[in-house]
Amino acid sequence: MQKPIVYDAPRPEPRALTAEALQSEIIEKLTYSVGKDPIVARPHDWLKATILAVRDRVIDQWMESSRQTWRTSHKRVYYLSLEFLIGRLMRDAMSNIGLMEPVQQALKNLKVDLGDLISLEPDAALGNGGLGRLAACFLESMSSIGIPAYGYGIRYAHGLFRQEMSEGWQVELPEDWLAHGNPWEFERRESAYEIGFGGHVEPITEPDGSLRHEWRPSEHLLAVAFDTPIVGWRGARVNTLRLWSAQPIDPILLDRFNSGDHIGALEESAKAEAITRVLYPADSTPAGQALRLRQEFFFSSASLQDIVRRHLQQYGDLGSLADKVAIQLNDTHPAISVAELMRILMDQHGLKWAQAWTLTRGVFGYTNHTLLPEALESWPVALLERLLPRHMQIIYSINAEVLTEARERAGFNDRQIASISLIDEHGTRRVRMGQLAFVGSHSINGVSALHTELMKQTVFSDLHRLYPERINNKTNGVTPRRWLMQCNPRLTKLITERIGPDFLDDIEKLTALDAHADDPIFQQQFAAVKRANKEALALLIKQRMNVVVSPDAMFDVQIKRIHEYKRQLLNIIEAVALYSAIRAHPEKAWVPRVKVFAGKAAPGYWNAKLIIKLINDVARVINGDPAVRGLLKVVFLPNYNVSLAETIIPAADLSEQISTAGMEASGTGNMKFALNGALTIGTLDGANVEMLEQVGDKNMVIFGLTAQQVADKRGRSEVPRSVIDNSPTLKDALESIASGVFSPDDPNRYRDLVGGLYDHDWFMVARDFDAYAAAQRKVDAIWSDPRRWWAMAIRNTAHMGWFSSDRTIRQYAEDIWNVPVART
Ligand code: 26V
Repeated sequence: MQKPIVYDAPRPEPRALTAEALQSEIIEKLTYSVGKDPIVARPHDWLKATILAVRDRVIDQWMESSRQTWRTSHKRVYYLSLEFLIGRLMRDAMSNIGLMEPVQQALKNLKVDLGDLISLEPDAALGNGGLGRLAACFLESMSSIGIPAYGYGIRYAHGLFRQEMSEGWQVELPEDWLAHGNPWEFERRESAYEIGFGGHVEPITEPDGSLRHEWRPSEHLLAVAFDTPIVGWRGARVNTLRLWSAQPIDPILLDRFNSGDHIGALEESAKAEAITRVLYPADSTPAGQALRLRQEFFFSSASLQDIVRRHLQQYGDLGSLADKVAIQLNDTHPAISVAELMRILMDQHGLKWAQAWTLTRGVFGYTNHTLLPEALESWPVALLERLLPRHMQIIYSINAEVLTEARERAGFNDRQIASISLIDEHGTRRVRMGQLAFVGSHSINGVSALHTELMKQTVFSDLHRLYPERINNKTNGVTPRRWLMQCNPRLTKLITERIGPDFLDDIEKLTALDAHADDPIFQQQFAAVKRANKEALALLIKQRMNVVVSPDAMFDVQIKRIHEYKRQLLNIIEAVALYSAIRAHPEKAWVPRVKVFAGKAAPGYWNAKLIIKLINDVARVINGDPAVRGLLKVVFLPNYNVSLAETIIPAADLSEQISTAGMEASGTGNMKFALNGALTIGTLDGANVEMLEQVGDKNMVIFGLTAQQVADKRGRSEVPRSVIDNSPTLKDALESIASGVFSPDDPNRYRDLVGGLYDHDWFMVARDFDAYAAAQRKVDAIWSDPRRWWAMAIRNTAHMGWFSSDRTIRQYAEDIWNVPVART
């Protein structure tokens, strides 16, 4: 039995926020919680003690937030995501709660440097890239604008792999973020749920003659909750990130162990724990990975059981579920939730189909993050039937209902029926998770205006015809706390001095900077901030790569997952062309450039790994060629993660956002760079299109084919060879790469990679090359006119406020979740 909630239960006095209080508490934590005498304490001990002292202040706000939600009966938002790419938490928490200065002072008095401690904290790298980082920005924004929200995901023992370089090749190593423990998390053994797999379904006839189904799984394990507090700006609210960890039901399986089946007992326990052991590296082909499907169901089921339990505890009745609960599905990874909620409502709580289906669609919203056909999830019917027999039945029933509606109400023909069906009948039958998420949700959104339009025209065109009011756009955003205030304190200070502090609470007030963009004094100060950030990056490059780069050169940066559609290849080919030009024309006034790359390739994605090797091969040759006279340097920084991004982005002059048009759903790095005063060279893709609307075409360098032109060219399948023959610059660059100029140890290494450009050029690298090279020369011309450059850079910062994830979250809250938001 649950105890009734006592709203005025006693609680401790909140902790003081002064440096003195913090100083004595850090010592106290070090002694009594870490168990170390300050005279022998090591840096990790100080880090832990400091986090614990900061955490206490966070907890004060956390409890307050939670009490408020219980008291006010506000609707709760649940963000279900298989990825949360949080990065480090300490600086974020301190900064949002206003503790940076007192903690710095307290540690200084203790002869400890705060910066050193910050860089010791491991990144929580529980995500692959944009999708996971977006989830992290959204959590922070939901806390900042006061929405009662929970993030639900998996507590992977190992996050995304660590990337090392071996002779220029990517090598993947296990990542170990929990090695020193995780002082931010609270294990909630009491919040554990049983998760089933396999078995069979038992039809049961009720006394009233109706039929009920009971799933009898053959395998059971436990989902244990680990909670992390997520602090909003100025501590407005503290929400919870609840990550599930898998454990065997009986942790030591004592019976089996005692009966002598030692191996069996250990195997069982290892099998359970395997579910949450590693994060799948996305953008590798999602082959028949049963373990991945297990992960998806495991966290969906645990989250839904938790949500329904909490709802019943507060309201006692499921009829109000859709009024009090909004669940957002971050891509199709949690799409099985649609069937699981139906099962819980019908099989466990006795609701009838019609009511359960109405509640389900009232609760769920689905966000799509990619149109790439190979990235759209589907599972073999046979696998689903074996692992989740009851869910497969429910999926068939949902399908029957939707297809009947399509035929009867909308008069769909066989082709349209096949296109919206939850079952893909081509070859081995598969369940399409996109279709399941779509029909089970009242809202389906894309992540930029262009992407949403393309969604309507391509993957979901027939579902859109059937349910024309469901698809909507929510252009992505990024949290300005982490991506400006914390990562770029110098710029934050400068902006505050110029336009006052109001932008800290309403980031769209950055537009006030526009009026100062042509002021030579402000330009100088802006340039000085950029220069200081570049010096810091140059130092890091020297330390990590032993390459010397000049902060006077233009820092030209492309950092993101390595993928052919993102076209790092286009960038490095252009670098090769520039290298030849510098050698051929030493008399010309070349703009000095440092090309910085970073990013991980999926372990099984050969071409992506080969592109990394090519970048490193090209870097070795160019950086070692005295004829270049330091005018061009190429650097590939290993192990790209959130923390590295926080150092690189404030130091960038030029941001490369050059994906093949129509392929990057949104991009969010593009926003972070521009916010920090970089110019963008980019295609009309994803959110670049809307950035152009905000900053104007005078302040962004756009080139290349449009999404429509790309589609047309692909449709016509014309031969790209003539394109290459007509571009001597491209031809020379490609020939030098293909003939082994950069790979004398293996001259054929890049034959096939370059051959692909002659053969099909699917990603339009050859066809966009000349436009890209011309755009780069335009960038050079702007660089050579510093007044123009800095005016443009300032205007980029000034007009990025709209791309705050606070704006995005407000739109989700108003249009999808129907929850009230505080206005700033
Ligand atoms: C997955 C796969 C799997 C199979 C092979 C190809 C492939 C390519 C990409 C992906 C990732 C899909 C999900 C994703 O991370 N999308 C990203 O979401 C960001 C947040 O909305 C958005 O800014 C990025 O443009 C989008 O790529």
